[in-house]
Amino acid sequence: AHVIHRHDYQAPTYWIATVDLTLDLDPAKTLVTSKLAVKRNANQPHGPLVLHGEELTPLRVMIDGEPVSFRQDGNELTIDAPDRDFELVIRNTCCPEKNTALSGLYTSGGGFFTQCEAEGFRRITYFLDRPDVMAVYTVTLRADKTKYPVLLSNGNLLEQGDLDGGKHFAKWHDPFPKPSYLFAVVAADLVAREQRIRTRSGKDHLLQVFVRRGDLDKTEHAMNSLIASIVWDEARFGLPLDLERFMIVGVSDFNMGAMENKGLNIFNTSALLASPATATDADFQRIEAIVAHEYFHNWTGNRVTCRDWFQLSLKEGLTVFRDREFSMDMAGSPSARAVQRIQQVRALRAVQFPEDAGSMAHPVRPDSYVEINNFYTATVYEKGAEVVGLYQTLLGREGFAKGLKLYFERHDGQAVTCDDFAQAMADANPGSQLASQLDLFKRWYSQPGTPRVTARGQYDAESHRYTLRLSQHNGKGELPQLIPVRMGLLGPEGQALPLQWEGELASHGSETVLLLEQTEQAFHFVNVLVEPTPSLLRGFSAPVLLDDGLSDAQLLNLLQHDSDAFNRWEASQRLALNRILGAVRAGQPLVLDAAYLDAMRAVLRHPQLDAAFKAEALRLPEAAYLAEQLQVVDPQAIHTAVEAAWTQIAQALRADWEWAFEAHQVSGGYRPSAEDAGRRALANLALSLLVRASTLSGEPVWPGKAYQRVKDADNMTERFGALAALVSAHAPLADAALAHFHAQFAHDALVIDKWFMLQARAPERDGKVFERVKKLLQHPDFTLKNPNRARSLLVQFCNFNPGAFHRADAGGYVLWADQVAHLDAINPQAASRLARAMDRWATLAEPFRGAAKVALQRLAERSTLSNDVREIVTKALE
Ligand code: BAL
Ligand code: ZN
Repeated sequence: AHVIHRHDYQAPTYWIATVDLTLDLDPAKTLVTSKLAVKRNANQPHGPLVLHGEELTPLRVMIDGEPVSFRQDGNELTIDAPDRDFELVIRNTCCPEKNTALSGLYTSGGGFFTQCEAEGFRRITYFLDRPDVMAVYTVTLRADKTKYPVLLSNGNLLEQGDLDGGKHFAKWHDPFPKPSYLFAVVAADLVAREQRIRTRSGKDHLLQVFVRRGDLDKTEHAMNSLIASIVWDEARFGLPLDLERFMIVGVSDFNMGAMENKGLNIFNTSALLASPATATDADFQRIEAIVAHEYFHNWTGNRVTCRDWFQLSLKEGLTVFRDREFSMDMAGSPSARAVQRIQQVRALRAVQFPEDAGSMAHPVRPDSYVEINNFYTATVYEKGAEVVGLYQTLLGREGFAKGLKLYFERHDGQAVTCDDFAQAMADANPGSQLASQLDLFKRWYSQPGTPRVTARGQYDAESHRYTLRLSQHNGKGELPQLIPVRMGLLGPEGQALPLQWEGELASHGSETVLLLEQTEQAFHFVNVLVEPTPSLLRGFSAPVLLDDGLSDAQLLNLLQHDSDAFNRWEASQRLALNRILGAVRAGQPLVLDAAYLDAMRAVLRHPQLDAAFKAEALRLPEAAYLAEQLQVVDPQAIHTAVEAAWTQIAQALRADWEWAFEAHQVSGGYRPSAEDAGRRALANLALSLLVRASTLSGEPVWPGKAYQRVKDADNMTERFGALAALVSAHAPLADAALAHFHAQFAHDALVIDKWFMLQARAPERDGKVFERVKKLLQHPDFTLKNPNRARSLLVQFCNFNPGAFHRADAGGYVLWADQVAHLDAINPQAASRLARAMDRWATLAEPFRGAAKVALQRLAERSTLSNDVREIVTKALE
């Protein structure tokens, strides 16, 4: 396979200033005419013009009006171009209806849609399909008027009208130079929710959300989220909407969540459509975050883009950071902000930490790739966002905002690198730690792996000195990184202790940020009158694995008293994690002790804590995060211990769960507010544990209540929570509830996705979940052609249900290998996500490890694998 290296970057021999594109849209054969103003790049030696093109048929190539010859070799078209500027006209065809890979121009639900990031534009026409080639686009679309009444592209509508033969046309112009990956076209039978707004700067804008007929009632939340995003970006960072018209379009067949095409965002319907009857609180929140994310890309990604794809985190890490800040500001209260942070960290630990320790480990800015689509990863996105967060921790909010301002002053309209971003942050903050240690800081971009930080405190009661020793261990051959550790000290009654450095006369409040920059450092505090409990890494101030060696008593102190809500939650997780891992390591059944159960009861009954926080604190750590703590992983041992923990928490706190369920009912109409969502989350957790305990003891009341709720609930959060309670408890009523739910929502694909997902994610019991998944593969509603559907069954099962997937008989692995191969023939990007289920096979205990290797080898032996899947499988076997 051809490996592409970051250090090989070279500017192109030619630039493209303008693109004048005409598409005669036809599902079987779309005719593309592309007129390009090509400019010689005088900084590079003269050579042929080599254009990218995939799955295209070339018809004609002309330079300055004269036909010229060309050579097609694989996915490249070579033209012997002159050593000057010229006009290039290319005519070619492509076949949208055969494009099941959903990259480039394809059909879905009878309409045309595009996805060009990262390298889809070359599947529409021959081009210099690389992000540093930025051009101004004018696009004319021609299509049947009845079938495709709506014709959209980026920018502003210049003209539209009727043509002969029942056709019509629309001509669009985008004044902003952009890379080809931000190009988009939609031609379909759609309707729009519209809203006109006037922004702070006094400009008027038209906002539109286009969806299929019948879905308009599910677009209000997305529109509100868009308006909130526009207001927020202007208020927080001074970044206004720069377009007269901003469009969002929903499509059911889509590989990603959504795509930030300039002025024409295209969304997976799963990331766009929401109504209380069909979407859960989590869906509402995810939609708000994704609408914001794509909108924020308009500056961080579109106005300033990436020089090459190794810089992907330049726009993705930064934009995830921005959407997280937005979500936290929208959540409101400090507690709701903390819950947001908790959910981010839970996801980071469950997905990014394993990625960073597995076969696909790579730095935030990778050094090489075979297939760029494989690098839209949790590391580039989520760890990238953590790294951007480190700038804000080091510089403060104001310093960060100054850095961002300088970044736009320097680079607006350019395609740049992560180094350019770091330099702007440092230059805007001279005298900062960042500016003086920029090279050290930038190791966050170049080194893979999760740093392991060890902390040990030593208290001297006589001298009232407290010494905290921090050390960091990174991967083999990796250097120390700059790790900000936000911290405080608590007294034995939980009081916050003043922090005074050795050699200083007074304390500096009760919280500080320690900068760990060497392999080992000691920090000395004086005037510490009582033995302290350290509260370290508050707010998860850096993406590291922390071993602080705290005792149960210290964790309980933090759980009850820490002023940092994140670390209160972290203490709850550590108490659970220590117990589960203790049982797994000892090979003993898990027995939860009274101290732990009493602490959980105290959290549940706490008079001041918010319901959303309680739901997070009472939830057990994810199996994937538990596995990361072990050298050798037996997924069945983890599964057994986690299931035992849930059952004991359900049984021992039964009366408390009954109270919690009744006390957290939400009255009045459905609102997706953080407060109401928190109450529903806790009530759903309570119901799930009540159904679990009742099912084990054969009591019918709570399963009956849950079944009734599946039938009667007036919103999807409660309905789905009740269904999940029955399914995950393997309650006798689960099948009837699933059938009822399916019948009720048979017409709604996004809800049926949830129905598949729930069954794929159910905790395994005696192989029943595996058997069910095999049966669901044959279900008439199942198809590999729709990425959402394939994901909701296969990725949920293989990648996110380790207790069911890893079987001593290797059945899960056989299913995985077969389905990866089937899916790969249809949609390589989707297949390669599924292929990642085996990233961590090498740490598995036997017999899982051997069986996993056999499955990987069998898949690797296939001659027809895509580049996408081949790269994943090859790296797994390296
Ligand atoms: N740029 C791909 C989709 C997203 O990250 O917004
Ligand atoms: Zn993005």
